[in-house]
Amino acid sequence: SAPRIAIVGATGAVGNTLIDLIEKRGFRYRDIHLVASARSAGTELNVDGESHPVRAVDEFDFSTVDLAFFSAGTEASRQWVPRATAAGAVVIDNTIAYRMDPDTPLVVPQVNAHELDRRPRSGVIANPNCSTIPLVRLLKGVEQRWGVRQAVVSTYQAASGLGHPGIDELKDASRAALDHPDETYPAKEFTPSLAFNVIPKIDRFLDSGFTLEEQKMLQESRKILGLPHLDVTTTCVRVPVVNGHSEAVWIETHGVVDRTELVEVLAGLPEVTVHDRESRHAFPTPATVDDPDRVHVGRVRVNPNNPRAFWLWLVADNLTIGAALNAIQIAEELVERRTL
Ligand code: A2P
Ligand code: 11C
Repeated sequence: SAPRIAIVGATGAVGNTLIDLIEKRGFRYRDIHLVASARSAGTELNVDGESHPVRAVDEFDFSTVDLAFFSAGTEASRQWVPRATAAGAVVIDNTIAYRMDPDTPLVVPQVNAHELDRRPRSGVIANPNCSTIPLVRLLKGVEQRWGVRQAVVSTYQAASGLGHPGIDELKDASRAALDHPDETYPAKEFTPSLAFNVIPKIDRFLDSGFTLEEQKMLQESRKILGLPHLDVTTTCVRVPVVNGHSEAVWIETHGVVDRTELVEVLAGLPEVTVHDRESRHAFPTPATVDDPDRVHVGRVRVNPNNPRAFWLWLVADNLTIGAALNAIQIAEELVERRTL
């Protein structure tokens, strides 16, 4: 029968998107519990036309649910996921806390759904980072047909990667930059200010000189694709876009790539749209793509000097494809497999 579910982080940007997707996809549940920090306790949120109270996580009894979605930040996951699994719930965790744990599958259903055939030893299924998910969905198709030698990626990541506070700060800082151009904006989420700027740093710097976001894209891609030596190197950049991550991707392959076949292979992947046929000038942008449930690809160009390499551009809604939709699709696979 349908699971009893909890959404931890229900008031956040990913939590709100999860609720929208539960309604839109008709995800069936027996009971739903909305959970956040004590700050939100007592507020109400609507799901499927019914009002539900938001509960504080420290007062929530996880033994009352079969499945808990966690999207409340890494610290909250480290603190509360062990309680949820000890109480018997399966957790789908959207933070870095469990992704590289060998007892925890890291799943993108379009790539490695077979990882869900068994209940995970840790009781947790990890949802990857929002810039990793669309990349591996495309790399899988290229790997199967031509073999990937290397991928070089530059990301253009939206403010909503930092949730509601990121969105609010970009809007506020943009207004301040127009209204008070001589004053320094007191940036908190993005430093320096993201207004009319681009910032080549997402998450913290590591000793290697790469950022944690860049390391996540490498390590997570290897684990999801089951290719421990895959060569993926990235520069992750924050751009003043409210929502929707983009990536410029250069892939070197083992086999010779024909552009027509490449477009066919990419367009044949599940829930991928290639913007190629409408006109030479068609390309996806975060502001213009219509369907947030699909990975949008454009600018597919085989290197004229070396047909074992090509460029593409992708746009994927980071709150949907990159977080909430992936989590719901994991849950749908668990229900279908009866592994809850
Ligand atoms: P709250 O709204 O009560 O602060 P976003 O990514 O948009 O900032 O959302 C973060 C989500 O995680 C919110 O639902 C937020 O709840 C929740 N959250 C943040 N920290 C904690 C915590 N320590 N315990 C439980 N929920 C938390
Ligand atoms: C960003 N990718 O755009 C980050 C947000 O590891 O789940 C997601 C962080 C993560 O800021």
